Amino acid sequence: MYQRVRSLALASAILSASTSVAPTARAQGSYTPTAANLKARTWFQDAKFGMFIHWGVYSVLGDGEWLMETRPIHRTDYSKLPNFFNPTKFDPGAWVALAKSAGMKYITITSKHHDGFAMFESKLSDWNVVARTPYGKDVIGMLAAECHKQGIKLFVYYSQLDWHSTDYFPRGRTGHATGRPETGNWDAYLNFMDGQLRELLTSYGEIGGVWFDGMWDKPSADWHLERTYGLIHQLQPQTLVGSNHHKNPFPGEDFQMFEKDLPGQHTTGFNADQGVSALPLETAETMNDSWGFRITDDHYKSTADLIRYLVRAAGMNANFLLNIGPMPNGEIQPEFIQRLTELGKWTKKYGESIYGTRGGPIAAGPWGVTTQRGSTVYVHVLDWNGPLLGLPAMPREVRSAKLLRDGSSVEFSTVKGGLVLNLPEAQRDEVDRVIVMELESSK
Ligand code: H79
Repeated sequence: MYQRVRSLALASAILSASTSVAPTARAQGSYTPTAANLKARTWFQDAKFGMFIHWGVYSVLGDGEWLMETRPIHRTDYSKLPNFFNPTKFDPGAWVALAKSAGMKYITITSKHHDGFAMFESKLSDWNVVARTPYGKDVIGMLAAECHKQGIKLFVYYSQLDWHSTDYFPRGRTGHATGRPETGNWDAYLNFMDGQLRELLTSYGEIGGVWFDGMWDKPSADWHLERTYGLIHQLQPQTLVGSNHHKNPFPGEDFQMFEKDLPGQHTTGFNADQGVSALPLETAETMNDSWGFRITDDHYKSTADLIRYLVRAAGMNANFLLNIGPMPNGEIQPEFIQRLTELGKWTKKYGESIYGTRGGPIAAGPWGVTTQRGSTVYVHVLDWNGPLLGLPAMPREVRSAKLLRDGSSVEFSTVKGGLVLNLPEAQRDEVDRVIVMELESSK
């Protein structure tokens, strides 16, 4: 049934390729997600762990994905960069297998970053990987084919901000030093963007989601969000729309994301304006300090820190989208591979306390978090030295408590208004002591 809905949607998308999307756009004002979309949201919340990939022609210079702006580099000079993008070692099958072995359930890749360069074959502009690079192959298409083959969902990152397009005008907070004329047609830019999204949603099979970024560049512009989101949902109803605009979600969005912050945290400064909505949540973080490949960045987080981030995100009801920035030759640096492999060992052993769970009944604390599935509550002890851990009361009576790592019983006692656990000692290198509690069933 689900498949049928999807393929019908795809068929109607192809048929209506040249028609207006206005009727759907109007419906978005009071957005009601379809059954297929709601099902996809549940899948997303169960999935918990995804791989973020930042890869583009900027990777060639090994200085992150923002260098067109930060150096700055003129549009004409930046146009030389695709000539050096020839990732002969790009092995999409190996990338997908690596994500799967880490326990990741989806991949979100930059189809177009702020430099406007499409990593897919676009008929709307030759500023794309097939037309401009010696490599000449459709990177998104290759990865999509492998994702479908290996059974993992593909999300596409798409930057609404564009430092290349002359029609991205009037300009916003960034992109003033690219040497573009001080004229441009904003509506033409939006049509171009919708056209590229139509390409992405009609050429590569099922797309799990669209991860927008860059709207913060022109927060008060008319982005025609209803039209764009409506187009996506019309083409593929199950595709989840999310946007990194750092504000509360707008109608038509299906998940809410937080960049470099757990939900509700405000450590970066740019998440100050957003609260935590009832939508599925996702938090994105880098493995070192960079999104795109940066040759001087050796500031890698430890595997233990990454496990803690995954666990804390799950405890706060959010997915963890962990970034890699592959090298220009197509390889993934060994430091990333090592950490992903170690994460895989952990998710294999402890995954039942993460996948398919929701944030638990006890608020997160410095000691750790809880997750839950049905009448099972997982207590994740991340940072606690003593044997006795006092927690607020569970919502229902606790029937049993066992250590996930070996199934041994954990002593506990119910006290007035709370619960005290007698924790077994952590094993060497054990990042998360997980106690599995069975509660009285709610029925
Ligand atoms: O793709 C990665 C980054 O390139 C992109 N998002 C991640 C996933 C990103 N772009 N900007 N940022 C991250 C940081 C945002 C900084 C901001 Fe501002 C602070 C945006 C608005 C306020 C400083 C002032 C930068 C633009 C205006």
